[in-house]
Amino acid sequence: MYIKQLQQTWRWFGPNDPVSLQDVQQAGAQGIVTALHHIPHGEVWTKEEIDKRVQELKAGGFEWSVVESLTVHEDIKTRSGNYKGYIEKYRESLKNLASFGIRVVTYNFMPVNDWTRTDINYTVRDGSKALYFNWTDMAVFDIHILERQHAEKDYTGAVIERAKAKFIQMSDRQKQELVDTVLFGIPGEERRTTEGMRKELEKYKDIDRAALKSNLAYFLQEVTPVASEYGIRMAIHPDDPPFDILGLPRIVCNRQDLLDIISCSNETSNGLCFCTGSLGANPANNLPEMIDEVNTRIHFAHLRNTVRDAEGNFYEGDHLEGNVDMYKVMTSLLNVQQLVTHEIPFRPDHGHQMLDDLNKTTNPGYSAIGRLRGLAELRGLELGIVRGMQENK
Ligand code: DNO
Repeated sequence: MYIKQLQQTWRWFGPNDPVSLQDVQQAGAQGIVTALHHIPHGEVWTKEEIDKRVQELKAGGFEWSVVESLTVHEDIKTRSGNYKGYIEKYRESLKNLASFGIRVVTYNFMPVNDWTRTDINYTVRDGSKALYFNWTDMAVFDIHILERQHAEKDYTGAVIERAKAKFIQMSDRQKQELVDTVLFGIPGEERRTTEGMRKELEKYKDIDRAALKSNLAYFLQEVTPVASEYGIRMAIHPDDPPFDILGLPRIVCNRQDLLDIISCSNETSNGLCFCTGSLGANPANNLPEMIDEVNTRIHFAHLRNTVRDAEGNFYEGDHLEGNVDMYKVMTSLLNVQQLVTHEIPFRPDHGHQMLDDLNKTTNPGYSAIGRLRGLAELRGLELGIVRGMQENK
């Protein structure tokens, strides 16, 4: 029996990415995940701009498999200001992307900040560097640097004490490093400032979980029919980390959240980016079971591991090592792939900075060699499972 494989992809940040498309070829990827990072959030991706990227990829021997991300403007998330105009622009961008045959579009609905870490140079046992999230450092930033009102109520007594002691001992440089890390965002996109963040947080003061969920539902009802019409599969990325931070509600964190999102709109274009790194940081999430449940609504997968400790801090493990059972995840994903006619892409999400890359300037999480290792391991795992499935049938 013929078993279909997933599409093996790689995230590329565009012509300024220190990793070239030739490097990506050598890593063995089959398709590219990219975005027009230079276009301000919310503005239309015109056919001209999309075409330029398509041509760049073509010259490097690739197709544009997945958009990550077509960012949702804050006005849409808060359903205020010009949200209707931004939804119209979003639809326009989807149509333009579809005219180039691009079929998968990733986005997220994280308020204010995208993914958040407190250390991007965390040295692990083998000397490579990983991304790390630590609650004490988060509290240092939140309580003592951002000085958010009533921030203390979001942390345990022990964390508050440790944060206080740590902050007193930190040099100005260390404080700045922490700010830069927490506010890092996406390479090539606008950097936030502490002041800017205070202003953005203010906009959410009356938006709780239920309100944010309803804003997401509204967005999906407005956009997914157009996505379906144009053959685009939308894939919402989970919140990373999958917990409320900075007093903001985060609504893409667990099984129930995913089921709620799916039920917002029955269009099959209303789908998920199943990120095992984000979802895996929450010990309550049983990832293989979640995949079985949300099933064919998975339109894209990010495969990565996390190593958690008892306090909920975590660093990113090697792709096959950590709390995520990658064998079971891959098996479940392959089962889903057998049910649909389109290809489901995955990419090795993040990777440690290692070997020669330790001496280079790399995009945090997106150096070449760590991801090359991740992709190699994941491809091997996939092939092994596929052959097993074929031979047992
Ligand atoms: C981090 C990424 C996220 C992701 C966006 C999707 O490395 O996984 O930034 O691209 O959240 O919208």
